[in-house]
Amino acid sequence: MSYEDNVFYQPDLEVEPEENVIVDFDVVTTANNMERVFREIPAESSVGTWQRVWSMSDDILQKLSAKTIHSQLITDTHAKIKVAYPIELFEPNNIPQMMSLFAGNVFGMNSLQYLRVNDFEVPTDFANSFPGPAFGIQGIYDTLGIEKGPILGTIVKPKLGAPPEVHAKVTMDSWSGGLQWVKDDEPQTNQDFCPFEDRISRVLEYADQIKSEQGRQVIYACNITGTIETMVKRAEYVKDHGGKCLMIDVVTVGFSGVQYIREQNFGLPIHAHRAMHGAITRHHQHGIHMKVLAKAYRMIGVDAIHTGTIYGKMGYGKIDEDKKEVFSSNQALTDKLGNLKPVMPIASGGVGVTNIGKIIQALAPNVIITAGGGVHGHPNGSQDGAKSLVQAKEAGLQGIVDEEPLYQWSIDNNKEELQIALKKLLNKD
Ligand code: CAP
Ligand code: MG
Repeated sequence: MSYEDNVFYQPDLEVEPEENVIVDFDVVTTANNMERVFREIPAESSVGTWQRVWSMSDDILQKLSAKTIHSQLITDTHAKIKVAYPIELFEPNNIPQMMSLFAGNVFGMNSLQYLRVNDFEVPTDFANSFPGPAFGIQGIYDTLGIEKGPILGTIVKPKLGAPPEVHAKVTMDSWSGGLQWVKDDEPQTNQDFCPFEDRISRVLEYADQIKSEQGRQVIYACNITGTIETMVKRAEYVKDHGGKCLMIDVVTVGFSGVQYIREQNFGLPIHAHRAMHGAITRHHQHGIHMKVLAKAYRMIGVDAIHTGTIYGKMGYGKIDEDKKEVFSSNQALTDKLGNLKPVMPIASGGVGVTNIGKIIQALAPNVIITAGGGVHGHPNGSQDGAKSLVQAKEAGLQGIVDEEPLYQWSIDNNKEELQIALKKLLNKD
C-alpha cells in the first residue's frame, strides 16, 4: 500500500469540529508499520485505496480525505489516534453509512493487528439530522407516570419455556411486590411454548388491574424483536392492547430495523436490549466501545438502553474497568448531542439484594435497574423477591450497601423478605 500522500497524516492539524466527525481509535500493529497505518486508516476509511487512481483529483484529496490529526504512542506497537472526517463524507440521518465509513473496512486491514473505535464526535447539525429519542429520561418519568429513579424492575424468568399464564403470573407478582418495570427476556419473542399475543394480552390485563386497583402505572417492556414487518405488527398489537413500552434487541435487529420502528412513531418508549454487543465491545483493543453503540442508538432514537451494572455478572469482573466502561457509556447517553434527548441507562445482569445498593450509589438517580434471578430466586417466590429488592433499594438509598450491615438492617427494621433473601445468599442458618 503506498500512502505517500502526506495528506492522510497531519499530526496537530487544527480542524473545525462543526465541519468534521472526529473519531478516536486504539491501534495495535507492528512497530515498523505504525506510521503507515496512521495514513492507511484515514485513507481506507475515506477516499483512498492501495494505490493512487487516475480519477482521484487533488481537489477530492484535499477536500474529502480523512486525516490522522493526532497520534500518541502508548508502546511501539500500540497507539491512540484521532482521525478527522470531513462532514461531506457522511449522509445525514444514516447510521449504517456512518458506521460503514469509520467502523467498516478499516477493521479488516492486514497491516493492523487490532483496531478499536473508542468514541466519535459529530457536528451539531449532523446529530440533529437523526430522530433521537421520542421520550428519553424525562419522557419516561412524565409520560409513563412513574416516580423519579432509580426505577426497579425485573426480567421474567425462566429466560424461556414458561407458558403465558406462568409468564403473566411472574409479572403480576413482581408488580405486586413493588417493582415498576418488567421486561421480556431477550430471546423471548413468539415461541410455541409462549405465543406473543397470548403472553402480551395476559400481562397487559394484569397491568390494567394494577392501575385500576392500586392507581399505579406499571411498565411491561414487550419484546417485539423480529423482521421489520413482524416488529411493526407486534408493536401495533402492543399499542392496541394498551401497552406502554416496546423492547427491541437492537444489536441483532440492526440499526435500520430499530430506526424504522422509531420512525413509525408508535408513541411508545423503546427499551433497547443489547444482546450480542459483547462480540463487538468486549475486547479492550479490538472492536467498538459500548459508548459508540450507545451514542449511535441514541441518535437513532431508543429511550433506554442496557449499559452494564459495574457489580453484576456481565462486564470484565474488574470494578475499576467496569466503572470506566459503564460510566463512559452512560456519559454518552446524557452528554450534549445536538438537541437530542438524553437516554435512560439500564443496569441489568446478576443484580440482587447484595449488590443493588452499590449499583444505586454508582448510577442513581436516572437508571432502570432490573433483576431476574435476583427476584425470582427468592425462597418465597417473585412477590417476596420483589419486596426484598425494594427493601434493599431503601437501604441502599440510606448508604447501607455492604452485606453484613444490610443483613443487620433487615433485622433491625423488620424487613422480613430481605432478611430471608440474605439468609439464603449469605448462607446464614
Ligand atoms: C439478566 C438478563 C439480562 C442480561 C443483560 C440475562 O438476568 O436478563 O439480559 O444480564 O446484560 O438474560 O442475563 P439476571 P446487559 O438478572 O437473572 O442476571 O444488561 O449487560 O446487556
Ligand atoms: Mg436477559
